[in-house]
Amino acid sequence: MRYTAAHWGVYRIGDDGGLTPVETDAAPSRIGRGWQSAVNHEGTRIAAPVVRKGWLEGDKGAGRSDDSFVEVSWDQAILIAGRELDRVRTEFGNGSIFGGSYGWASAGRFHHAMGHMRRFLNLIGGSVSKVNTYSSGAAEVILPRITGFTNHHLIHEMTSWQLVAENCTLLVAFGGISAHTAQVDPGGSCRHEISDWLAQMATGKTRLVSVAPRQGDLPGAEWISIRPGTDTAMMLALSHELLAGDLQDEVFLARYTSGWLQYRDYLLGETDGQVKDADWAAPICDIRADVIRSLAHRMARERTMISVAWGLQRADHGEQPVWAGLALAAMLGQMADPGTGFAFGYGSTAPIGRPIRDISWPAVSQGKNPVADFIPVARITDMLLNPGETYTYDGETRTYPDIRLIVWTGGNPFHHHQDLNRLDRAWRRPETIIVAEHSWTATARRADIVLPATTPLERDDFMLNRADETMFFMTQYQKPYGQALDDFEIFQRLARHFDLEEAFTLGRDTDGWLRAMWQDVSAMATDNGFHLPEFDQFRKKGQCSLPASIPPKMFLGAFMADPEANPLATESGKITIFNQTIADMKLDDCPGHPSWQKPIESLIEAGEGTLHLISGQPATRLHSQNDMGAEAQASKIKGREPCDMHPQTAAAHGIEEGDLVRIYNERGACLAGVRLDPGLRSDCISLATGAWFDPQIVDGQLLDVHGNPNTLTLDKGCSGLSQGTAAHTTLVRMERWSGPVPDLTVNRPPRISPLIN
Ligand SMILES: Nc1nc2c(c(=O)[nH]1)N[C@H]1C(S)=C(S)[C@@H](COP(=O)(O)OP(=O)(O)OC[C@H]3O[C@@H](n4cnc5c(=O)[nH]c(N)nc54)[C@H](O)[C@@H]3O)O[C@H]1N2
Ligand SMILES: Nc1nc2c(c(=O)[nH]1)N[C@H]1C(S)=C(S)[C@@H](COP(=O)(O)OP(=O)(O)OC[C@H]3O[C@@H](n4cnc5c(=O)[nH]c(N)nc54)[C@H](O)[C@@H]3O)O[C@H]1N2
Ligand SMILES: [Mo]
Repeated sequence: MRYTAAHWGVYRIGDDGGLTPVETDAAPSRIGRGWQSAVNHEGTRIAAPVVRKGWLEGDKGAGRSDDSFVEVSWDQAILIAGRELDRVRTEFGNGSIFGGSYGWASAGRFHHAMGHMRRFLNLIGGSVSKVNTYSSGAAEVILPRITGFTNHHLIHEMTSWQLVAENCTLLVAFGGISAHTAQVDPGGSCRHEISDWLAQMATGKTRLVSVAPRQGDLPGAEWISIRPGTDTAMMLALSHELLAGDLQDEVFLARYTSGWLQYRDYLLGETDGQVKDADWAAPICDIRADVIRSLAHRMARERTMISVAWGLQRADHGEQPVWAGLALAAMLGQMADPGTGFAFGYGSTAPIGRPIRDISWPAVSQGKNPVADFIPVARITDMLLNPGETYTYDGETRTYPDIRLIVWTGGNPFHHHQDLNRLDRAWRRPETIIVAEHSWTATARRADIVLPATTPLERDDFMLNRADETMFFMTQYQKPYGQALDDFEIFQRLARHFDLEEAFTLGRDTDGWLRAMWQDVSAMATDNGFHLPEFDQFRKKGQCSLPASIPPKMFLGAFMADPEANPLATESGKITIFNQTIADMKLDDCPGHPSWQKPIESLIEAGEGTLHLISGQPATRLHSQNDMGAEAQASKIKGREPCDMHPQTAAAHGIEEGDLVRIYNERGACLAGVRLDPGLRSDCISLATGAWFDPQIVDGQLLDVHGNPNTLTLDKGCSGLSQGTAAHTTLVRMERWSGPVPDLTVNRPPRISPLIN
């Protein structure tokens, strides 16, 4: 049998060349339906290495937006890229090279695009890197301080669904629990389970309440419609109502938390003169006070789980809903009981709530980066625009480096970053940009040296998931497109240019690496008491089974079982409801306990005609990947990305389903198609991320003619603590578009002159 895998699932390769989701997957993702058509899209696959014409003629970046390219041979491309890397590291030092290269790339254990890139850059003296993610950037900084969490915990140590379904009677989900985001599991998986669990809970004893701007964020739940960006106020009010009714669990708070009394004073208004009761929160959240009060009482009566979706913290002061949600759960005192307490990220990706085997399967080592400098990932534009300027991050004052050269592989900043028109200006500052990509993304179009990469359908690899009962060998499905090479080979050739090939490859080709990695996997399996087949047998069969039973996990399990014996890695050894270390940072936008801070843009005080833009994840694709494939294309309206809105909102703007609108604010403007959703708040519109950025001058104005929400989003750190993305804090206006509807340019390649010698 032959199989392949993607972040959205595992597929059996049929003898007829078809891809069918594996039998174990009862709810396969729709994203895969567009895969082959995306990978083989003639207009957008990169067929050969190219160099930007203007750059060859001496332009150091000003023309880096819509230039034409010149085809070169692989040898020429490697020579040009290698010489340029060498020039920049010699003239300015490795601290002037940015190798942060954020992005999801493809599934597969060996062909990890960034891994190979960083292994190469580290061998030639290193590069400035990045920390944290766009996904959960605020939580990744605050949770270690308040719970001792690591990134491993964030994904793999949330209370298992099984315990919730068995024990919880009230699941209150801030930001919903969406099966559409749970389509995705980094690295791939042969099971999508969440709909099953939700259905089981809905028919069992668990009542579901969703606090979200959109009913569809948790279908079938009781829906409390909240104004975006105000969950913290709601959580404070719920906490206050518990306190007012003397319903908080003082025994739990004393044993498992520190700093409760400072927080209590804040809730009571003793520190700032403002009681955080339901009457205070009601006009902020646009929720009736009695609804908040009755929910608080219900939470205290029931066996309650509080779930916070990742989306809430991708916002101004994004740390606060995570901290306030945790504090609320601590007051309820049910965290040491199975299936109740607090969870972060249910539904945000597939692995959250699935128990895993405690084995870290091997990956190719990236080596050690000799350059210590990094940026918080979402501060890329600030870094490029403001070299030498200082900023704060997790208690440090840091300085932005002066970046002369960028290498990027497996990510698409011209999809993922906020305020793309601002990034477009900043992106012209470095002298050279090298991008390895398989498709003509907006980022590849804005590179000087473009190196064509393969997709997973074009190579052999492994899919090793820690929660699944099966491992898969990924078999090459089709020959590489054009002259595309695997990232491994691209960086191998660059290493050869620096006489470092042996250090890079350890003398192994792809087959050698797969065999060596399988040996390591097998040795780890043996250490854990089970046996895996020989490599050739595994490859032939395409899969192998692992022991099925994995015990369920509990959030902070060891600590909850015995807090004295297993203290947390926090300043007090407990959950910190007040955190002295954070307080000592003296940040205006992140004080020492959960607190309400009005977002910099919000509907609370917005003028007439202003709408809140929700820019969540797309149902039909993975970020910008597969946007040119059949599944995403079928959802477009007149070729533009669909934007959801309430029928009343459409009517108030004189528009109908299927019309085009121009969405705009002071940062930019884009076109989108109108789709009606009666389950969305009427003061919000929702435009998913990932439509390929296609800015054009139309009627004298700059307009993204395709519908990428990041033309509109705010590029600001959540706070001086985490500097995470604040994409969800964005206000816009909207009007019916009756102007010209330009053709897209992103569905065809840029101008490329034939091969030069
Ligand atoms: N407004 C707004 N913006 C957001 C978000 C939001 O909620 N709102 N969410 C953010 C989040 S959470 C994330 S994670 C980011 C995602 O941002 P990204 O991870 O950058 O998005 P992808 O489209 O997955 O980009 C992966 C790129 O890698 C390329 N690629 C795939 N496989 C390979 C390979 O094997 N080799 C090479 N060389 N290239 C490959 C693909 O063609 C694609 O261009 O977006 C963020 N942006
Ligand atoms: N199909 C698909 N699935 C994906 C991805 C993809 O590209 N495609 N990307 C994956 C990645 S990288 C990530 S990080 C995760 C992200 O997973 P999430 O962060 O959970 O997903 P989002 O769609 O960004 O936001 C979830 C919901 O939060 C709600 N929301 C927004 N603002 C607020 C608010 O202020 N308050 C409340 N209460 N709710 C709010 C929105 O209605 C939105 O539907 O998704 C993963 N899953
Ligand atoms: Mo993400």
